[in-house]
Amino acid sequence: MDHISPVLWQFLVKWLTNFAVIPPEASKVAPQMDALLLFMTLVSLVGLVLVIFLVVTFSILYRRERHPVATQIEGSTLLEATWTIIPLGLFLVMFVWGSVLYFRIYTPPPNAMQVYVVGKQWMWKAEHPGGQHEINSLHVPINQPVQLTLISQDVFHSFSMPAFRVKREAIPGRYTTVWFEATETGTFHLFCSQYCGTAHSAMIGDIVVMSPENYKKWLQSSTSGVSLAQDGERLFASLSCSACHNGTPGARGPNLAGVYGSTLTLSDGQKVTVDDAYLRQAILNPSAHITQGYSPIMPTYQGQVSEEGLFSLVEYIKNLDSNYRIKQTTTTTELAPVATAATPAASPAANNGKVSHE
Ligand code: HEC
Ligand SMILES: [Cu+2]
Repeated sequence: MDHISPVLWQFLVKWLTNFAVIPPEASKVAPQMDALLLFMTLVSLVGLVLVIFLVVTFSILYRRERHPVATQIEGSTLLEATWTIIPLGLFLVMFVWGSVLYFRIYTPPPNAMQVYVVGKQWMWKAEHPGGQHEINSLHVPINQPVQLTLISQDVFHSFSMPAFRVKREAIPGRYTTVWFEATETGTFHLFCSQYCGTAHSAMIGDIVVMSPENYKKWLQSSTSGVSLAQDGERLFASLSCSACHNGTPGARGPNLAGVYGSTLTLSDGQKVTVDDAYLRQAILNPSAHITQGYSPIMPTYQGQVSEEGLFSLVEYIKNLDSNYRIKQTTTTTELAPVATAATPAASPAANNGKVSHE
């Protein structure tokens, strides 16, 4: 922490974690969060001491025996300005400091590794692009930004990682994101921190931070053999999306290759940037936003695809090449080589969609 003496800071943190006042600081943002929390605690303590001191001193100095007759004091501009401006300044410091941290926590860096998370009563399901699925646990490498895209299948949940000082609500019907970078290997708590029904307190798990080598081994040993994009490709064929979206000149639907991250013009002239959330909405509720130049013929897939399936479709469209093959990306390179090597022909759909890998 560069705000106060590093030695003093380390001593303080050690003491606080030793006595379980705070969880270990295991992410990049954790010391920054703790510094803000410490600042707010100190300001509150100083305020508390000051107020108590004044109350006690004044009760002694101006008690009835010494001051039987009350004196009226007509305000002091200097005094009032002081006790207004100092707290205002302190609160503004907290506000600006807090906002800076807030935007840091909820703005993932572009090189972040992607993990999808579905919350449901009462478990967490994590899906890695390479096709690793886990329940109530999340394996991540150390020193690597990890972005979570969360959704709930039923009620509100909150994915909370106290050791990383990060949490995010999982909301039904809407994607939310959060990111972190673990700085310590080990196993840390994962909680649901939003009351979500009877077994809410059992909706817990482990976050396992591993060295890059161990993480690679874990990826290889836990893959389901089908990457998310391949699973999406299979769904894309079985739901007959490919009947309209196939990139051919006469296709009834727009070409989806390269649509991710692009700006679409809708029939009402509005411009939208295509992200995960937009893709999900486009599949479940196509009539809500019609792409310019196309007629509203796409049927809704509400109730036909699970949240996991939607993640697969999103991952498929994200990785789509112009000839409707799954494009290689840095994330899939890192996560999927074994998945693709192990299953050269996972499904008929995966056959015509070649997945290149090094
Ligand atoms: C009957 C033909 C048809 C089918 C089947 C179909 N779509 Fe579409 N789709 C369209 C048309 C036409 C549009 C453009 C108009 C609109 O926005 O609704 C569209 C738009 C989209 C968009 C918005 C992006 C863009 O470029 O406009 C996405 C994403 C999409 N479809 C995905 C899918 C997926 C995934 C499936 C299968 C689950 C699917 N579609 C099935 C015809 C179809
Ligand atoms: Cu929950």
